[in-house]
Amino acid sequence: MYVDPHDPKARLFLHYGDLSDGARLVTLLAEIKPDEVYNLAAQSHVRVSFDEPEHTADTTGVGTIRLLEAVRMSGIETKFYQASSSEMFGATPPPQNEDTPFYPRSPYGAAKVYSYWITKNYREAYGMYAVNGILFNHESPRRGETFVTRKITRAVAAIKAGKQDLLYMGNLDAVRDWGYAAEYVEGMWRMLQADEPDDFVLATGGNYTVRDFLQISFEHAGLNWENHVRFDERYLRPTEVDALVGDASKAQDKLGWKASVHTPELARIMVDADIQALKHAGNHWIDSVNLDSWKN
Ligand code: G4F
Repeated sequence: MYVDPHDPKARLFLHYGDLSDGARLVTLLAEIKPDEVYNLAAQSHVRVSFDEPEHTADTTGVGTIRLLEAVRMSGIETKFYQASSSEMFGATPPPQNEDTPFYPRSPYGAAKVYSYWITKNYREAYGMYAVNGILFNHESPRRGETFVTRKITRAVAAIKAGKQDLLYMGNLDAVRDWGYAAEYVEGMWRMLQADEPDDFVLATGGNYTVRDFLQISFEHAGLNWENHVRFDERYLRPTEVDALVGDASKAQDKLGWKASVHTPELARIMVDADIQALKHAGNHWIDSVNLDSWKN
């Protein structure tokens, strides 16, 4: 819960800063002197990265070296976490682990590959405690509304409440390994508590299509997805990542981390949360048909 910074109990302090502004990052780090830095910042929507490739390269790719340089220039002792992504594997077939070759299929995936290697390079070149967490899709009720899981669970809530009838979708055949974000954040923290810096995959190992996620989510609300879902080609990507299914055995062996929430349970958690959220939002709810105009 947010506490006013004047309150002696306040423990969370927010600062302005931007990954496109390297000088500011140096000043901030020198001032805050954090023990741990988690680089979760990016233009993170894969479909949008085809519309804004240069901006994506700047924030998702070059932004990482600005932050790594800021750590180095400010001279602080800190551990560094880089949010690498299963999107780096792209066209390489599953199961994917830390030894799987990268074959990115989007400007986003390519920018993440750059960030992965530059993080590894700073570890080797400067002895920095810098790690890559290669996370497969991780979701929760806080997920952005234009990513596929939340787009579906919001629509289920709106359709159930009679506020919406149709949901327009792209490729239903894509396979993803969707886990629960709260568990993945603990995995990220564990990576920074290890004796040695290393790179780790976090995944559930599950194998579900977008169609499966639709079916589980609609069924949970007592609805038949086929009555409500329509195809719209604008949600297709110029190049698609067909299948991502992770093998997180290294994280289990070395960090004692294992996902316990699998995709079907995750879908039900998210549907329940969106049904509750809609009840609270009432007339302020923006349905997913309106969000559709955002093209993602
Ligand atoms: O939810 P998505 O947009 O996630 P995507 O592309 O897998 O990327 C997410 O996970 C990555 C980790 O692997 C992160 F690095 C990245 O930042 C992001 O968080 O799409 C999932 C799948 C895709 O195959 C997409 O083509 O769903 C398919 N899909 C089908 N219809 C759709 C839609 N995706 C979206 N966003 N909207 C649709 O209407």
